[in-house]
Amino acid sequence: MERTFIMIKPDAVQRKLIGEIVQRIERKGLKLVGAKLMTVPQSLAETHYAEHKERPFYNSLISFITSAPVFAMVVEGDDAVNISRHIIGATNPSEATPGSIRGDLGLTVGRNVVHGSDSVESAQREIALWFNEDELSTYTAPDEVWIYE
Ligand code: IDP
Ligand code: MG
Repeated sequence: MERTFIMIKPDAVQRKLIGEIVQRIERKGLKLVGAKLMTVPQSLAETHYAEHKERPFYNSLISFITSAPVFAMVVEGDDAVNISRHIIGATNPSEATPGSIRGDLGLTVGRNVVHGSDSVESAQREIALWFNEDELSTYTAPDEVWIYE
């Protein structure tokens, strides 16, 4: 079973969208195996977004992500990385499909509501970065027999 890292960004936490976003993830059939509300330390933000260090938006991205709490999650399910990216939608909400989280809830790329790992390798790196092993729960939910054949 695949796991991915999803983070509800400070804009969406302040806009009281945690419940709406978690509901969309759960209703898709994905399962939460870890979750926490936290203020992101500068060092964690920099490591998480290290691939963007040379980009013009890097400094504003780091100051945004550390500016107020985020809701960090580990989500599990068949093809979880790919499916999560689809339900999150394109990076720029102006291009994100209606029905996606960014397509429905966001307006601008600098306040695009949510982060999701872009590959299985990124997911493994990000989960290890954001969560200790003892913060993750392995369990079987009763509806899984109706989600998987
Ligand atoms: P992703 O979040 O869809 O994976 P990335 O290209 O990895 O998109 O960019 C990381 C984050 O950096 C985006 O989610 C967005 O918050 C921010 N970002 C990306 N491109 C821009 C931009 O052109 N202007 C401002 N912020 C940007
Ligand atoms: Mg990315």
